[in-house]
Amino acid sequence: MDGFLKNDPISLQKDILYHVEYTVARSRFSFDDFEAYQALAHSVRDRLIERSHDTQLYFKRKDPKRAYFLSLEFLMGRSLSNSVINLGIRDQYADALSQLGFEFEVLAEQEGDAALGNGGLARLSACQMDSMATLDYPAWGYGLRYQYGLFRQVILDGFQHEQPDFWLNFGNPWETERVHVTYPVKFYGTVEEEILNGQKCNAWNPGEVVEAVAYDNPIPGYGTRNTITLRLWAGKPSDQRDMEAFNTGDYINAVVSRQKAENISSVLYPDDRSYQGKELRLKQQYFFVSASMQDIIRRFKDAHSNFDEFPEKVALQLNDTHPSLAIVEVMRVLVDEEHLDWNKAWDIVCKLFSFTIHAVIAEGLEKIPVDLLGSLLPRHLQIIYDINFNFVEELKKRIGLDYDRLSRMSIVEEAAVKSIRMANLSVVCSHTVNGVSKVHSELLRTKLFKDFYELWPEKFQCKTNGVTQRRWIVVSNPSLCALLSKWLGTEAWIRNVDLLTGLREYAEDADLQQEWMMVKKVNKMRLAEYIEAMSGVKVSLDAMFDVQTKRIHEYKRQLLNILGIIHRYDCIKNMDKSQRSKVVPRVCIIGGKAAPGYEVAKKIIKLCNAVAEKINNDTDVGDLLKLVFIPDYNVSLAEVVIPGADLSQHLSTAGHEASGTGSMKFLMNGCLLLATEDGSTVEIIEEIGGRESGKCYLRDNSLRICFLQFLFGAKIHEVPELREKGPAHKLPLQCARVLGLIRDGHFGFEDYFQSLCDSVEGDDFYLLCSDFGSYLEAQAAADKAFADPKKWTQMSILSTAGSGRFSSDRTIRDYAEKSWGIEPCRFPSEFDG
Ligand code: CR1
Repeated sequence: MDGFLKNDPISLQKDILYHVEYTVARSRFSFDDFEAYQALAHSVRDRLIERSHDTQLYFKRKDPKRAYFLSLEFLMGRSLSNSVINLGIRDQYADALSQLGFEFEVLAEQEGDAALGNGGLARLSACQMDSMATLDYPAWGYGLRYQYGLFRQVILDGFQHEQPDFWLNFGNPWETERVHVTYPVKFYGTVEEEILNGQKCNAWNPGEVVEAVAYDNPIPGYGTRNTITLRLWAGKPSDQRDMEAFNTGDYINAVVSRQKAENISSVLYPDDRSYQGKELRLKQQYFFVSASMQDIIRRFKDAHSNFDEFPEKVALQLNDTHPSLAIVEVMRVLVDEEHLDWNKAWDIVCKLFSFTIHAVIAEGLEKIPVDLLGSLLPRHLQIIYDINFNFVEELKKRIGLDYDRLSRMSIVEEAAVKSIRMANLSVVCSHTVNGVSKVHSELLRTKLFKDFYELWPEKFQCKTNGVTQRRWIVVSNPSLCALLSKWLGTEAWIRNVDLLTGLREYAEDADLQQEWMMVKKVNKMRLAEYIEAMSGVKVSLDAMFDVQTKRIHEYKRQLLNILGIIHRYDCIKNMDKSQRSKVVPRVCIIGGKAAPGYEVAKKIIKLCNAVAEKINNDTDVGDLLKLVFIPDYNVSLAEVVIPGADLSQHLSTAGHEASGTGSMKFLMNGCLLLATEDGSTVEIIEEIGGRESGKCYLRDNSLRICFLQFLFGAKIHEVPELREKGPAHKLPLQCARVLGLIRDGHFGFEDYFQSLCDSVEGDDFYLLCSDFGSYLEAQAAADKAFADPKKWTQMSILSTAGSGRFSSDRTIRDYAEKSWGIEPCRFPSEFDG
């Protein structure tokens, strides 16, 4: 059965005007773009709500096993275009709006980003939600509703400044506050032993209670009526505690304490690597976990009374260690509140959790000081000790008294600051441990969790990341979308992305190539307009648009890119006229945020801006080279940048990027990669062929072409030896010259930049020196290839054609089948014809 709401343009117009008048409370005869956007969003939301009710009722009736995706971060970006496209009513809305005198695209620009996350991990969660909905899986997302999302990056005089992102300022039309879905979350206090029905049990008397209230965000699938829910929790003062304060006459403090409760979910931590030892962060983790578990258990109990069935109905996905207190919380509820015997509860817990880790190095793993945990969550600390005691006893039976290994594997770290190792806890208690690329999964088995792998090899799996083609082609690149559907003769690839391989047979077709180049040009134009509006820099559309956008990190080596650009600039300056005529013009684009406390990363941003200033103002170089730093890179900007890129750079020092998902978005958009063999690029090469800079190899003879990616740099296994050798052996002349230019103040601020140069000439931990020569070769190979537009276009077409494997649809199917044990549950609808 379909819904009440009709989707013809007349009905849509009526709905929009209704919302202008009664929701936005403006006259339907006079409203501006922003008000029109709000009304439009509400009318779309009505349709989403209807579908989400239908979906939930259907799930309730069928009672399938459900998956719960627990993540402290979701980087959703904008919702409008994505929603109407997934609902299949974008064109109807565009018609309706144009009759009202508005343009859909213009209104879509009014929406701000929902930036409740930092980087890769958070955007991956968003892509995976889209796939779960589209593939009809009975799934939920759970997270936190931060009032301040990731900070806004403002560049002043070339330096990064952070400004708060109070994204809820003008309301959020997409969410629904569920005032009746609230749960108390307890903190602090003491644990007393009690006798209940003749049995000893532990009672936790909390010192503080905060109420969690649910905000539901609908996630529509594409080509299905299924619309699932991302439920985000916000803090609210608990009535109970307020009552006590009011009764003691302390009115002012009672009111002030309301504020305190809201603080828990007020701000997202902006560092994507370390949160160690921060009380508020731990509070956020437990707050979100406790509310989610209460909600999940309540839903289970609505239909079941026996907890033996819990693992048959519930799969819990831990997105990194951030939600791993869920393990302890379920144990606590089962033992202390449901009064299950410890062993029985433990059996259940061990069947629930699947754990995915996104870090590569041991230092990136979360640890929580015991003192902190014990004061905030006293009962949880006891439970962790008990879990660890049982685990270590069991381990001794399996491996004997190998104390080194026992102490490495212990959940409790006995160091100067005694801590709980959240990763060890997660590995011990989960039935599956997932890496996010083949290379990363191998690193988990052989390095990070070697001891655990030897104990439980069957737990370890690989779930190579993916991104959603709905957002990264259909929404962000409508011209490419139309072209793909035309040449493939169907839109079915939007749900079944493997169909993109059908393009391979036309890769050499002159007509397709022509159209392909046009599409790229349109997207480059859009990006060029943005660049000019933002920075005043005019860029030539004939230049190669070369992009590196991602969080700024030493290991991601934006510095290598900048050194390469300085080298290019220096070369051009030293060329005569005839040499210059052969230069392939470049527009280098860099964007990304640095964590506010990450000094080196902030210096890299400043260096980029200083170099840009010099190059862009050098009329002698003109269009041959431009460098632009794009401030405040976020999802909606990525939607403009990625389709407009010719080449994209993924330069992580081998062995440091767990996967990388940016590369997949560029690939889908027909962009060639210049990359190290790290994380998922290794699989991209496997899938669509590769090239050692200079020579090309044929992967598929039937294609009669050689497919190129521009690869360079040390391979993972070579890294330790290179580090050992030290920089003295490897400082190439070109690198020395470039560093010299920076040190001599060619770009100003020489004192400030010395330490950056020292890091390269000193221990060169990230191997910029040793990879520099090979980086320049790969760059030269890219220039050469770009000079042949036909061949470049052919490679571009093959990039898109081979990108299907990197769809999050594949990843989510893998999770559903191999980790969660869930099956699609599709609401019968108009889409089923
Ligand atoms: C990793 O650094 C990976 C994403 C998603 C990141 C990146 O290589 O692609 O996770 N980790 O798996 C991260 O964001 C906070 O940690």
